[in-house]
Amino acid sequence: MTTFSKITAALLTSVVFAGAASACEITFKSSDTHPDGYPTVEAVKAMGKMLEERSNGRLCIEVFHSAQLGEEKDTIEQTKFGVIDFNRVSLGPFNNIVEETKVVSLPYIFRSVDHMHKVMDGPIGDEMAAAFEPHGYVGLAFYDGGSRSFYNSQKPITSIDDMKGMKVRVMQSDVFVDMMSALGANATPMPYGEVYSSLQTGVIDGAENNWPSFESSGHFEVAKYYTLDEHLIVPEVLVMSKASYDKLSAEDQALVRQAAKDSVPVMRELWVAREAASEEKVRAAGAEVIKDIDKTPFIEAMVPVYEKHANTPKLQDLVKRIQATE
Ligand code: GTR
Repeated sequence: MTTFSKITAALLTSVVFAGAASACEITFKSSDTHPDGYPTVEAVKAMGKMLEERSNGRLCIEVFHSAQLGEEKDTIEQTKFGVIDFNRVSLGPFNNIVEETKVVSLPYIFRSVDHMHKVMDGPIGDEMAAAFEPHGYVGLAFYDGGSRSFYNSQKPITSIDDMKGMKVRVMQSDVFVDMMSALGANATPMPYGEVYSSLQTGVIDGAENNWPSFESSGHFEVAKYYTLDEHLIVPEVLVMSKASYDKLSAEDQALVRQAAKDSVPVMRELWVAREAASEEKVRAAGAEVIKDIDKTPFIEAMVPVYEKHANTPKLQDLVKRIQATE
């Protein structure tokens, strides 16, 4: 190659690259409450990369992490109207909108994370994803949220009796408010972003979450007693605004769906690693972890919660089918 043709080739390459880098015809906005690096944030970024590649650089996703676009309840509303295109949230704040999600938010409905995967990867998961559509959302993928347990700033909780009178923050869903009442505690529903200062100032005594959230939110710094009662295994969801989805061609809709699906194994791998790393960090910081508690009284106390929230033949059937999934 002559020097001239080398330069021409280099110029052409940079033009092609520059073209590819700025060729996003659409840059979708995606919301997440978690900080950069958290498994859900990274999974949606990985999805964005796949989508960009597979659409030859036309379709891009910008992930707004750390609740930059707002707390989950508010961003869910904005997603309905297409102000936000994608949203990764817990199913909890969807309970009052998509009633089917209440069933997979019931305490102890899943026997294990494996059981949850079997259910959400199968026909029930498809049914659940489809249930979002009439409400203005496209259910694209279910992510992991591990299992959630109680933590507090006051004392080690070793039995259900210790829950009595405690002020415990829950996600904004009636299912969780009733769960806390059934345990004898006082539920305080509030957005995730307010929990740290509420623990610190004593507005609440405790909250509940999985290892990665307990760690990344810093809650372990202000609530050191963590009791592994594992009352909730709530799947998380990546939804798209139906308003944004409907603007896409059928081909692009298929690309979006496939990339979301392909982000699930990425998410699961990151999740397992982060759970272990978070547990290590929290323990090293001096948290007192209470394990091996008798869960039976906690499980038995949930009967009225099931009766109240799985209150139609459709929802009761869903409970039965989930319980029967091996
Ligand atoms: C986390 C979950 C978030 C959010 C948060 C909360 O585990 O990933 O989507 O729901 O819990 O407690 O509000």
